[in-house]
Amino acid sequence: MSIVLHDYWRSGTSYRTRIALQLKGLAYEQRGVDLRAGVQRSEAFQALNPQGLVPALEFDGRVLTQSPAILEWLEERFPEPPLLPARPDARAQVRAMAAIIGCDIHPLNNLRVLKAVRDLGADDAGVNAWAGRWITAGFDALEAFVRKHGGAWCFGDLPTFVDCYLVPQVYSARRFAVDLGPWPLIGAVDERAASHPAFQAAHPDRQPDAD
Ligand SMILES: N[C@@H](CCC(=O)N[C@@H](CS)C(=O)NCC(=O)O)C(=O)O
Repeated sequence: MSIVLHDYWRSGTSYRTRIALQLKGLAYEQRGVDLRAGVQRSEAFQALNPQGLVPALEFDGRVLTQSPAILEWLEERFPEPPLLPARPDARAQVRAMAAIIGCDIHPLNNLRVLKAVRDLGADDAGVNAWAGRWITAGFDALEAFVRKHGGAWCFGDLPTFVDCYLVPQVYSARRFAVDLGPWPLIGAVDERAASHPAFQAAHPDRQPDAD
């Protein structure tokens, strides 16, 4: 099966998808969609994803969109190595931790929403304060869950979906000048990821379309 990932180097949802692909050891072709140039709104890209958002993943003439759905598909189609634990309640816990980022932080801080915040009159400092507010609320809760369930990674001693979501969100927090000091466990996972080959290969700076 050949996989094509339509993504953007600095997009958090693209980054989390790349991490999952890399952790699964899957080869894929990367095709950059320049969000700054508005390519996501082009007819060609909207034929792939009518929502005009990255990532989109193509395989065997099919297209998958929405990074949570793509990660679930990867887990079902390529079960090894697993990115979800075996027990149903543990799987629910991992999905819940990932959803703190996927549902409750990222959607409030994506490009479209930040443009709307600017349209309402916010300057750079105002945008950073807006983004930091939701990152703080989410990371406070996630830190508590990592304290309860974490080991070497956010949940136990192997990377899971939560780590795929977390590392891009930490990258984004740095861009918004958020001080990560209050969340030492999150910081430790991010540090571990920095020396893991799959996370390194997925890093925005390593992508062909990076600045
Ligand atoms: N829930 C979607 C969100 C996708 C999303 O927001 N993608 C952003 C980049 S991180 C995007 O394509 N933004 C383009 C735009 O806002 O025009 C997912 O997880 O895939």
